[in-house]
Amino acid sequence: HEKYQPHVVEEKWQRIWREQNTFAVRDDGRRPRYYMLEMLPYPSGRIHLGHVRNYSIGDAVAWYKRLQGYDVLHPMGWDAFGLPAENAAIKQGARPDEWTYQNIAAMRAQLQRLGFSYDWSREIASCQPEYYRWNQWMFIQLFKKGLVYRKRATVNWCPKCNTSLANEQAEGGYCWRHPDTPVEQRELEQWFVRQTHYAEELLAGIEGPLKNGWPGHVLKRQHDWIGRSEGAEVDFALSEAPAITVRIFTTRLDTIYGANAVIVAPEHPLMEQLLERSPVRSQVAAFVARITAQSLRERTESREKEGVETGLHAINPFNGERLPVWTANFVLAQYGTGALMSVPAHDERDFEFSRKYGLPIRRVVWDTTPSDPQSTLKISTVPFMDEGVLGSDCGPFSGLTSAAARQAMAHHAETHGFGKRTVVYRLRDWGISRQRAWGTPIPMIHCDACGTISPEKEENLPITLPPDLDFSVGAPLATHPTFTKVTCPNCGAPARRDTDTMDTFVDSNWYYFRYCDPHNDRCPFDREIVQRWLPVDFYIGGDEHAVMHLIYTRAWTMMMRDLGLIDFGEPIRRLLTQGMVILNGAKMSKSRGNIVDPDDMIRRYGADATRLSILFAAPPEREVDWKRVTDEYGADDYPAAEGAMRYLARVWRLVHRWRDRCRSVTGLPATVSPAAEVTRRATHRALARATEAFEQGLRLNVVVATCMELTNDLYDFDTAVGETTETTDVQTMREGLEALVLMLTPLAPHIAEELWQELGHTTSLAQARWMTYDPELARAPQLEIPVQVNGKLKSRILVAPDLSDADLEAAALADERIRALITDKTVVKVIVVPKRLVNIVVR
Ligand code: ANZ
Ligand code: ZN
Ligand code: ZN
Repeated sequence: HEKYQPHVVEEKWQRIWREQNTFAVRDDGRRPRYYMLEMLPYPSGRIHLGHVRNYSIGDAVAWYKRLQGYDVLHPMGWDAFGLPAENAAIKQGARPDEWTYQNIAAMRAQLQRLGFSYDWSREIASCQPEYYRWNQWMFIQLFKKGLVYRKRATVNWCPKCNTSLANEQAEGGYCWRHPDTPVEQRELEQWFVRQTHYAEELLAGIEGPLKNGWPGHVLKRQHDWIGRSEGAEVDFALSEAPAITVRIFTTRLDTIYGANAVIVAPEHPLMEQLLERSPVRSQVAAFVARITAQSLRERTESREKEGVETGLHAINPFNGERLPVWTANFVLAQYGTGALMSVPAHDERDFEFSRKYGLPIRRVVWDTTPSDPQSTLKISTVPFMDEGVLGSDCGPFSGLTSAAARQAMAHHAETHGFGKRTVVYRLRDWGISRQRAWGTPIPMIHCDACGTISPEKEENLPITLPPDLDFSVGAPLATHPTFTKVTCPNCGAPARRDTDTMDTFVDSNWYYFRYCDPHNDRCPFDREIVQRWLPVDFYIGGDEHAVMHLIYTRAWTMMMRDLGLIDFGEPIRRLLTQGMVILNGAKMSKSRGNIVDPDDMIRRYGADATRLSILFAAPPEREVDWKRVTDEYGADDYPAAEGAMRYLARVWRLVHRWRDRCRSVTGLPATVSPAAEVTRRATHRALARATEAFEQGLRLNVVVATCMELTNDLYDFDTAVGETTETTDVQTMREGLEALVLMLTPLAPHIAEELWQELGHTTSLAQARWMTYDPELARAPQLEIPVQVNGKLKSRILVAPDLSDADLEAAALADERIRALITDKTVVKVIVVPKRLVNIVVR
């Protein structure tokens, strides 16, 4: 076994780890705890390079923390509900559960073949009734608390998914699963999670606890997605029917004296009443019909603002002005109150709109610096959007600054009962009903007899999916012969079970809570256990979940706290979003046929080399183009992994050359030769660099590079000392090799375990400790320079390699031995061979 055979080594250690339960947590409180979590995969059937990357990074951290003495919880599971299983059922007549469990088995085998250090006894799959039972239980608790509710609403509908989608899943107007498919709008009765209740707390977390642990770009996206705006609502009464008021939302109440119109969204709830009274009813109705038929995509993308006048008027309650009421495409029904006041002098969209339709433009806010030419200008080409001072036509508020005016005006509106201060959010409640059959059944019962919609009795949970669903029909749950037929828990009459399922993002909200206590059949998880392990110390996954999963799970955690299940609100301390693995500039995908199969790499070069090559390619956050990685190594196939394998074989050979000698010594060398000194410094410098790379920014590519450098340094030493059995030399080599193996552990754990054993250790590296470096030895790299006097070697000095010739000369002259030799002589000349030698000529 002198030759490195990755498969032999890897199989051996995977077996030992399995047999010895090496990665089970102890949870005995004798070590600090660390929860290392990676986003669980969807069981599509095969793992791809993106998974390998994600899990290699996570495994590196898990191993590093183990070496630091932590009790590490490192679990894995399956996000097992969702559309592809159902599509397979429709297309191939497969059963979605069988399809899913087969995929899980295949992918589990792949992950195990990669040797990730998971505690497999905690594995969960979200499609198991033992898991989704608790989705149902929580749904009921949240319903009872008013945090889950039902309403009729316009929702996003993906024609390909054939189901409604949450706003987060239709960002920018496209389906998250079908980036080429614009979503449609439909009116449906749906279940909603009241996540807007937590808007403030979600924002507070972004400014507070998450600030240092989460990537800035994720926090920014969440911040913008939540989109808090402070402003006011004001009622404008219809002059044609004063009992009807249109409530507008504005962030610039200070501009209200400049309003020239009230504009309502085409879908505004008042539209019907407006149409009834409109003198141009058919035109308005036609416009409304045309706009509402557009997809959200067309609506948000159409730069052209369009509107029609309703022929009705609304009274500005501040100055009694009678303003025309319009409806227009750029006013969104779901934002604010669904209506706005148009102030063209101070708002860009209103300006554009008013110019287009010839509405009057009146400036009411003026610049505070009188010398600014803007301050006297009429608004003709651009609106004035800054804050300023109110002009003389603003009644009692004239002369106030914008900020003061907003306060005074809001107070005025509040005391007169026609308005109030409000805060609005872009964040909407989360619609979780899905018209699909491979998901958690919603545990609610609709009863026509007593007119209630009530939760299923808790003792009847889980409501399981029938095994005999017919996927050839459109709605397998609704058409199943028995699934829907239940008795009303309220009145006992025959009633109907809800036939929607929950959005699969419900499953991923709390799976990592369940990992802490995966077999609990009395409650979702034991509170004490979860409190011990959470918040998660480190979470790694894809960027694409920045505003979906990562907002939902934060809000859900806050809800679980409010249900009394836990006592914290933020579930994740530190987050890393790893960069994508692409190929030649394009995303890898089945349809492009450009998938690099990790199995192939593993088969040829082994798991360690596969993992190492991916980690070496770039820092974790950065995108990796596999084509570029390949080209840079100059061969045609998977040269990065091949290079990694050759490197590991090099380490293997060196350890085997020294194995017997290393086993015969212990301890550290006391005094050493210059060559050994250089080697010890290299070892400690490498340890320092690797430690820093782990601790600061997780630069795993730097760790790999550091291992490679140290390997070269140890080979140099090997060349210098040959077959020596000199104790201090062997001690030096042993120290270097042990450091190298420890540094390799998080990156290539199988070979590390094997070599650790070769070096004489009898327990797994999971019991070992990271080597701490000696800061003295690790200090700036040193070159050893011989110093001659009149051509004869008299001393050696250690200097930084980037030292200038002048400094090198000075260092040589300052050396104690040299000083003693030359004090009573005259230095004629100093010859410096850069980085090599100093020769002092004296007389
Ligand atoms: C008058 C005004 C004057 C406005 C001014 C702005 C500047 P943010 O900041 O994004 O929250 N608005 C209100 N409801 C709307 C809706 N349903 N659809 C589209 N636009 C709407 O935007 C708030 C501003 O957007 C509000 O303040 C309103 O225009 C407009 F100099 O009112 B403003
Ligand atoms: Zn879709
Ligand atoms: Zn009933």
